[in-house]
Amino acid sequence: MSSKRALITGITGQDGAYLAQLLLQKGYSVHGLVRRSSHAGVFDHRLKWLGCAADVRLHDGNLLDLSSILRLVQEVQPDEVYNLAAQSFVTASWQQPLLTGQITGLGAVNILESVRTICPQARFYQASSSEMFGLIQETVQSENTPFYPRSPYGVAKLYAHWMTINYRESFGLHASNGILFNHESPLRGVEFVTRKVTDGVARIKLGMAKELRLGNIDAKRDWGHARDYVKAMWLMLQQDQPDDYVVATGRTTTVRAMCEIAFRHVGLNIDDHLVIDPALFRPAEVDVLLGNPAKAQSVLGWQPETPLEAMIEEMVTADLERLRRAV
Ligand code: NAP
Ligand code: G4F
Repeated sequence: MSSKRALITGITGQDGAYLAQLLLQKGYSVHGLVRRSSHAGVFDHRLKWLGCAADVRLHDGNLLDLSSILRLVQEVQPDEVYNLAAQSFVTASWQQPLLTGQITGLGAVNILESVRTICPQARFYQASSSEMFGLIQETVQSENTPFYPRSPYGVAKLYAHWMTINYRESFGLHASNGILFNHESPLRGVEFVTRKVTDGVARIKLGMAKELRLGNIDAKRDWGHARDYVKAMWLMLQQDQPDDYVVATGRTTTVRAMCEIAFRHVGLNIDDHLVIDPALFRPAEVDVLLGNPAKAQSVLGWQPETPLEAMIEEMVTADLERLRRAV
């Protein structure tokens, strides 16, 4: 078992919770950054769901506040730092482009600066995104595909991505970017399309709703499971050399086909309930994403383990249970 210390920003989010669970299983002492909110008592619901809330140490601070990040890194003296905190919802990035730039872009530099200043030997992971490929320049996207972001979120992520490379090249930090394609789970925020669908389908099945309103159902995504993808994050920081890796399944599916899996799982017909709402279309769309995970497979020995069908069924089942418990 390891006696390493890990620091996770974004520990209250989907990936942060799964990563905390994985690192605890590996014997790490796990520390997480939590921003203050008035929602005391619910901020750690994902960690509780995975049964690891009591085993992590949470620290108050904010990625926007360099002083709090400096103090946190000084106190924890981490061996590994995972920067997962972000304003991560693409739609919101058009409504709050400056805040998205500050958290998702500049926020990464606050933690890079803290690591460089206080513990330059620590290994650093940046949560880069397939959203950076945007208007795709190659049918299948790899580490060598040029970027063309299509949202303020994608642009902010690209800044953080290049700053991570810059700190690696300028200061010799062990800093790696994981260019992760969409990954989901029962812990996904309900604003993202998979969870919106599985929660919506569960509500319809239980008689709590009649319709499901969606935007562009022709968009295609390469969807994997968050539980599988956090393993790739950890593997990147175990390599002798830092590097950048695409993490994906190599299969792309339309939003509509993903939706059909959810409806079929509960014996409902999609066409009886799906409503297309033009208000949910985006100012600029990423029409299709399809990743090539060959490098992650050959160098890291990483494999996606959960097929889309199994993941969507797991999410629908979890939403049915959650909703039944709530009534
Ligand atoms: P998520 O569920 O939205 O979690 C985001 C986390 O960031 C939350 O813990 C949130 O805290 C925290 N955060 C936001 N602003 C902060 C601030 N100013 N200071 C401190 N913490 C802050 O996202 P996720 O799906 O787990 O994704 C994790 C990371 O991977 C994100 O950077 C995301 O952009 C990136 N990514 C995700 C995917 C995907 O498909 N899931 C794909 C590629 C890249 P609160 O709980 O307080 O809101
Ligand atoms: O689930 P989404 O909101 O995810 P999106 O925009 O691909 O971003 C996610 O994946 C990125 C990696 O590529 C991450 F970096 C990012 O943080 C986030 O986790 O939307 C997926 C697709 C889009 O094409 C969207 O237009 O679904 C389409 N869609 C159709 N109707 C909808 C809806 N998306 C949402 N959220 N809600 C709808 O009603």
